[in-house]
Amino acid sequence: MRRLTQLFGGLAIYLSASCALAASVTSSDLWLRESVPGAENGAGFGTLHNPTDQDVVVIAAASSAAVDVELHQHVHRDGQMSMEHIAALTIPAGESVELKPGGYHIMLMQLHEPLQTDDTHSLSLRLDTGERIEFSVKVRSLLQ
Ligand SMILES: [Cu+2]
Repeated sequence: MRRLTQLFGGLAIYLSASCALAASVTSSDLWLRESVPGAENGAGFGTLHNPTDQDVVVIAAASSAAVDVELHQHVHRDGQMSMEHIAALTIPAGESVELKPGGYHIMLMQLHEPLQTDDTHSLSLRLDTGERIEFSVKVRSLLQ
């Protein structure tokens, strides 16, 4: 019986170790929008998927393309469209959240240089658990 307990104990450790290696957020279609001339800031879009069985909370982001990166949301207020900085973006267990023009998006503040079509930049998301997930993101023209 003791041997059986040891066996299951070992298995549990193995399983939790392998889970820790899998990213809590995945995406296959993240992209950055090509800059219009003179634009100081940029934006990123795409679908963030949570393949785990627990909610995931994104609390920060960073990119090689900009000084600072914020999570934003478009809001309609008094007939005006504006953007709002959000402190956290929750992706429910097993579900996806779409970042798109006019909705949630990743805002690149103070671009180092204009975003040019086909350039690739890093984008990392930080979760409230401390986990950091790295993506490689391509710049696309809005006209494509
Ligand atoms: Cu924004």
